[in-house]
Amino acid sequence: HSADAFRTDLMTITRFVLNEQSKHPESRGDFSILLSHIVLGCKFVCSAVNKAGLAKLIGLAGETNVQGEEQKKLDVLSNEVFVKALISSGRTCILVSEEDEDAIFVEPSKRGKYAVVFDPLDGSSNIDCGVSIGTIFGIYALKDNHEPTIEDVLQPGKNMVAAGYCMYGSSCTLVLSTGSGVNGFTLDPSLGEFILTHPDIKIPKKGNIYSANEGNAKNWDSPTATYVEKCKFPKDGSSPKSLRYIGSMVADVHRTLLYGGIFLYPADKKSPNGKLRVLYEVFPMSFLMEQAGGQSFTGKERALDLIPTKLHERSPIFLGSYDDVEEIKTLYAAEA
Ligand code: AHM
Ligand code: MG
Repeated sequence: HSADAFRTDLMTITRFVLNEQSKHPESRGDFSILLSHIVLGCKFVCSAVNKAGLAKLIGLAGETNVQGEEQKKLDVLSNEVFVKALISSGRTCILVSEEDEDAIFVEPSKRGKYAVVFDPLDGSSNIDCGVSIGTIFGIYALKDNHEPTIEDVLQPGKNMVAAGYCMYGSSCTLVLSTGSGVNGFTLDPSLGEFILTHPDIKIPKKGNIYSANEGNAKNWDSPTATYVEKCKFPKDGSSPKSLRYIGSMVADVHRTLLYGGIFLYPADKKSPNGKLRVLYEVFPMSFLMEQAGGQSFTGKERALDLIPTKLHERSPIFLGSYDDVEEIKTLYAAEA
């Protein structure tokens, strides 16, 4: 490909997914329609996030405590946009959002076969300082036309048919897997289209970055503590790893996917299940990691094998480069 070819023959996310679908003659295009509604949600949130700083500046002139409220509004706004976009796609039957206590069952006239679990705006504590935040989503497909129930989403992550995230950062990047590899698309703001910029992403087999909130180290269990100690003081003659921690899962996982290394939010004495949510944080990110050639582990098992028992369940998580995750698995196995 010459550079020119890229400029005149744009692989948009819609075209990409339609291409993929054409490999499955039985497909009726439902997935592309669902995805185009997710993409619309991402574009909306991207534009809202980009304006948030400005809105705050204007707000600050008037009121003093606009800050907190403004931030909350962006969370709620993003959730509303995704819920409405997903329902209006006509392709969903159940929605689980981090923002809503209960699952949303789509009314029968607007129902389709997909169940979508999502965190509309993850890392929102980072909004006020302009740090990257993101949307995370996972998609299950109901097998037949049965009346949807909660059980349809309380399924292991390996049953997802697709997963992805959109990062609102220095550029707006959407990373998607439909179960045959991982592809990254960047929003061209002048076109309003996501263009394929990162085809077939593979995570390096081993990395030199670890990513964790070390402020919790006091309460970590011994395999986690041993692992992080080894990152800093390797005994095998290798160089120590670098520490990078943004505190925004999408940004930390995105860097891990592209540069390699490990991201961990382990259990600790205060939070025995860690912090991150199984359905819409742990599962989608684990799905992407495995599809990119990496691994994802809960401290007990392959993350995608976990069977959730409630919607907002949490789990410890270690994900990233194959070899790096292998190392933490070995430490947990020795402990067991
Ligand atoms: P949130 O859903 O309340 O935004 O919390 C999730 C975020 C993740 O993006 C990030 O990985 C993690 O919380 C950071 O937690 P901590 O501040 O404890 O390091
Ligand atoms: Mg979250």
